[in-house]
Amino acid sequence: MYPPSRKDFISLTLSDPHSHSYNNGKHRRQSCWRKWKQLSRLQRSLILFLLALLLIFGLLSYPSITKQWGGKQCPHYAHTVTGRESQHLFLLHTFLTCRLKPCCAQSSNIIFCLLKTIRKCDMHIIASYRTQTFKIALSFFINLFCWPLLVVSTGKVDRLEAVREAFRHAWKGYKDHAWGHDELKPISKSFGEWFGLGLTLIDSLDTMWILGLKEEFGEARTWVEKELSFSKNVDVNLFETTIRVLGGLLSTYHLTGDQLFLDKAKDLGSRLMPAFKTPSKIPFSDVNIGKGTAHPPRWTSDSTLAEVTSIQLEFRELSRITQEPQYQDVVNEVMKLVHRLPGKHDGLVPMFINTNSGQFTHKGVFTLGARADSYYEYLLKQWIQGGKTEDDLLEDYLQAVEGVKKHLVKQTGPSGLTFVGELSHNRFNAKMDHLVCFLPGTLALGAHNNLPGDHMDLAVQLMETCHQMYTQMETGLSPEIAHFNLQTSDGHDVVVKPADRHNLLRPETVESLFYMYRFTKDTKYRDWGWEILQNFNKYTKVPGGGYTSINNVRDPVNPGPRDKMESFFLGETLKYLYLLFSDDTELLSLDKYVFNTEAHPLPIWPSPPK
Ligand code: DMJ
Repeated sequence: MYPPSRKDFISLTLSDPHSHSYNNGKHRRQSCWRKWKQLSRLQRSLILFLLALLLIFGLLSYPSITKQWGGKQCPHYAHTVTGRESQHLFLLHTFLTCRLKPCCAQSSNIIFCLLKTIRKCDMHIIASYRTQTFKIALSFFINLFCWPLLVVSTGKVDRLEAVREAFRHAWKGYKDHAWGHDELKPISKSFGEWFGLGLTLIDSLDTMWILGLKEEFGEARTWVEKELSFSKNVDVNLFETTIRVLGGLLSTYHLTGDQLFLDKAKDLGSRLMPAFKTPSKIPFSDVNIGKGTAHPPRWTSDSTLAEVTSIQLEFRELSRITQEPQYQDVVNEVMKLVHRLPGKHDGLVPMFINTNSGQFTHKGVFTLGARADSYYEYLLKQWIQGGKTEDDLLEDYLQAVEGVKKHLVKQTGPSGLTFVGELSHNRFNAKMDHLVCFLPGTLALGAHNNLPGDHMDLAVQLMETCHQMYTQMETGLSPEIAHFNLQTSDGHDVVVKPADRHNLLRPETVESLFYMYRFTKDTKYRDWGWEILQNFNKYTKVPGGGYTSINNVRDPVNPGPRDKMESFFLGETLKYLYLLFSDDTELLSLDKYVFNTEAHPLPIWPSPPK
């Protein structure tokens, strides 16, 4: 809950199994101590003797524990993962040789597995293993006439349910204070309007469907049916409306088969078309969907490169399902123009393109972050969407990855973390936006589709860096922008400037974790995602409903709520977390679906585009 005080991360907590309320440690100690004092000297000696035996037993078992950590799962364990919220009993040996594995092997620090506090001699360990987190209750039953047993019972903490809970909490805030509006302001319990299209509601539709939140989905569907109208005099941003609203409607149509969503998508798609009426065919950034007019931003006739090249998946899909070619024609034209445009640097593109001349502007600055990011993502994803037949897209993507490796990838001095920096007029800037953390996932997706294996190597390294951008912060949440230390001397790898310390609940890291887990099955990626979810809960959850973006990831005492819940927190962040924790790899298989840049899944086409 927000605002919390920072607690050291530990995977192990102890609590009274009969009570859910918090009691301070002093009381716990007194209670145990009193019990201890009531025992006779003989009893105490016996207990100490038995505890010593337990310790020796534990030490003797150590080689077997370590052996099993490197090896297969315990037979007992297989039993526990199948039962939901199950309670099981294990003998001491089972605990020592098997039950510790989940906690210690995954937390990579055995200290986290040691006891934190003791209350009435009952303890809980929160342990994670593969797909699940377990709450393990340890009870000492000391019977002077019998061999002492350590009885271990487990109750599964369901990570999928934790995501559903987070979603419900966010949704409650939205429903109570921002229903039908674009964004929730959870602190002031009000709303913000951007385009007036119920952005959060539409962005969340397919997430609710995937999470199985039928009641919430039903209410939202009714709003779409009864209230959503695109016939309004409002300027919308072509890119944002395409990826969030058009993408959200199309994916919900595919998941549900409900014609309502396709009708709405068609209506919106046709209202966005005036944006493409420019001298160069490079679309304007803004469209008035009521009047049918379009224009660039007030201060320039440029459009942002990522914006004009990251609407293709949605427009192409709209053409395929409506059999109306005009949507794919306009966006394919943009890709063709950019493909043959001079001014690229080994496949890297500048951040702006002029809507009159069709030429790149602000040349010489190259980034994988804001204003260019999803250009690279959509090259690969369009190629996959179209059945891997459109060679220009593949060529541009492969060339761009080579350009990234040649000009933008570097390692930090202290720990050799690999990061993607920026190039500004031939000067390297060791700065990486959190937005760039989409890249490990995209590289992994390419490697999965038979692109060079070293793309996967780079993905693994960048994934580690994005993880470090979280773990090296006091809140365990990443800043918006990180700078990296190139010096060989000691010091921190990640440096954060005061203006860059905010966190907007962005999805890119958990998005990449999802891809990395799907392709490698390495459970560490799930655990990293789980830590992120827990830290969102600690530092951004607002009592009563909603999550808020924060000002300062370095200040766990006062992270500074910004009073805004971005629609992508529900549309992307929570969806990717859910998919990361789900064992069902057929749930939106990456061989059947391609996710748009707002996490809305669209089908990979059964036959190549015409
Ligand atoms: C989202 O709208 C999309 O993921 C976009 O590609 C980048 N910005 C936000 C999330 O950070």
